[in-house]
Amino acid sequence: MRNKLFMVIICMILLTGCKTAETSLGIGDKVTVELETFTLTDAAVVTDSAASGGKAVEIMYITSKLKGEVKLPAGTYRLTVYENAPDKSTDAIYIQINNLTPLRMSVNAHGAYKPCDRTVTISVVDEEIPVNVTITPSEIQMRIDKLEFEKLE
Ligand SMILES: [Ca+2]
Repeated sequence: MRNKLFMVIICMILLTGCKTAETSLGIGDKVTVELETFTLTDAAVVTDSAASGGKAVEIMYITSKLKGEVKLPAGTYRLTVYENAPDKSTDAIYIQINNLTPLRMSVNAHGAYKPCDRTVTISVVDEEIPVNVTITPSEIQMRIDKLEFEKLE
């Protein structure tokens, strides 16, 4: 009985070790971060079955802000933001990485969750140093859904 318990503990340690190994990413692998998990100012999480994770962040105020930290294994990533905007006068947002100049982007198709028309290339040197991501609106009335980090190298 004691031996069995000992074996279970050993197996649990081995499984935990495997899990850590699985988190290393290959080229083309994608990491999704749901924006409803970010710290929100003047913005609300809405339930939306069309959104990734069943939720999105609705932007109704020009003072809205979504802020979060993302930890990634070392490498270069292409960051894509997904949003759903009613039309071309309600779709523009700014995304800021760390203290860099915010980049304005929008979507080419409306009425569904779509990737924004511009992406950001991010280099992660140390996986212990989080990437700071801040999203603010340039226009309002869109729902912002998720971030997608695709490993390029
Ligand atoms: Ca989402």
